[in-house]
Amino acid sequence: MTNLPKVIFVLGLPGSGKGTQCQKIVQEFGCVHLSAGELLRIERSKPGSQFGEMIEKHIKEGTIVPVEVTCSLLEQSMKKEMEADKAKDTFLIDGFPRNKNNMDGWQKEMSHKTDLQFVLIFECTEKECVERCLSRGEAGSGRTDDNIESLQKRQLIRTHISSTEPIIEFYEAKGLVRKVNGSRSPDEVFEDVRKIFVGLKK
Ligand code: UP5
Ligand code: MG
Repeated sequence: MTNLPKVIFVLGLPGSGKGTQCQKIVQEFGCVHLSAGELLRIERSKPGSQFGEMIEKHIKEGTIVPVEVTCSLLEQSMKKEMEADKAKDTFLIDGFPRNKNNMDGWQKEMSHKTDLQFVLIFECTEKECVERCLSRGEAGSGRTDDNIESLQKRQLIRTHISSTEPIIEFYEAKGLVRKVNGSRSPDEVFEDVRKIFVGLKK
């Protein structure tokens, strides 16, 4: 037994449904959803943020923000949530870690302060993911990366696969990876997600 905050990493290609499924998990299981991308977008838009320009450049180019920035945003958010409500001790960390730098930074700074439950991965084809992100842009998401140029950059399956592969291998060796087929309707996907979370101890 440990009193450390519980963490679940939620990974998958852009548009694979991480955010959508996290909302459903929050509704049914009461976890706290922390989207690394969303935290970075908020930090970018803060007046006077020393990281604003750097973050925007990475988001537009589909490259990955250095782990020190992302990790500290995640840690601050976790602290804030737990200070406001001690019962909020299970965090869905959506879209992080995305590369080895992210994972090594987390291992160094956060692994001993948290209790990783498992890594949830949504598997979805590149074609479907691009279509979903473009529709989200057309529907007015306001995201500067919901366009074909950014998508082509951040979507490159080879880049994504090669950068997330070591992460998946690392956690797979620990028996912590849970894969879900994300190429179905949100409710169908959630049926499988639910089965995984039902086993999560309170
Ligand atoms: N949709 C969802 N599920 C569907 C389904 N089953 N069937 C049909 N439609 C479905 O979904 C995308 C769209 O598809 C929505 O319109 C939804 O309604 C529909 P969503 O749930 O938003 O997908 P998600 O996987 O969350 O996609 P997102 O684009 O948010 O993923 P990314 O991983 O690209 O975005 P993120 O915000 O995590 O990161 C953005 C950028 O920030 C990165 O490219 C990077 O530059 C930077 N970043 C870092 O540098 N470090 C980090 O740690 C994190 C981000
Ligand atoms: Mg998202």
